[in-house]
Amino acid sequence: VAIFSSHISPVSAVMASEKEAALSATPSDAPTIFDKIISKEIPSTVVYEDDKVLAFRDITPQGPVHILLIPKVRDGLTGLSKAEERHIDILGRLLYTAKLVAKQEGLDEGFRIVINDGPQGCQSVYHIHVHLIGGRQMNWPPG
Ligand code: TR5
Repeated sequence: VAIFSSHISPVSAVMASEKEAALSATPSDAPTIFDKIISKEIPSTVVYEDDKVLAFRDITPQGPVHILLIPKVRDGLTGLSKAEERHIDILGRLLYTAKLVAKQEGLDEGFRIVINDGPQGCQSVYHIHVHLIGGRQMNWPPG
């Protein structure tokens, strides 16, 4: 059963610069901050949850709406470049759920989906995640 919530949780301090974090992050299989968000050990503002996917507001929003969608079980999927055939279902679910959440957030004029991968992709957290960003005009090319 899907749970939708607009509950806003207090969030404690995070790194000053996520960009710096991304540039210094080393691709790794180690546990990440998202494990603690999944277990609710660290609070987040959850906007959608089911048995496979968790969606919560990004702590450093890049637009009026900025949500991260993650698989509850990482199963080796630290990033998209690590995808195997067994991940096809969860990858589809992440994108389909992004569409549901975009609708829930009222992003009827469009939105941006981003998956950063590896150091050159500016990935900072090695638990695959889909960024859903919207509520403002996007530009192209991205930085
Ligand atoms: O750079 P990539 O693509 O890896 O994206 C990681 C995203 O995680 C960034 O947009 C961060 O702003 C976001 N992030 C990092 C933390 C965090 C978070 N979003 C919600 N809550 C967070 N907490 C509590 N702690 C973080 N370190």
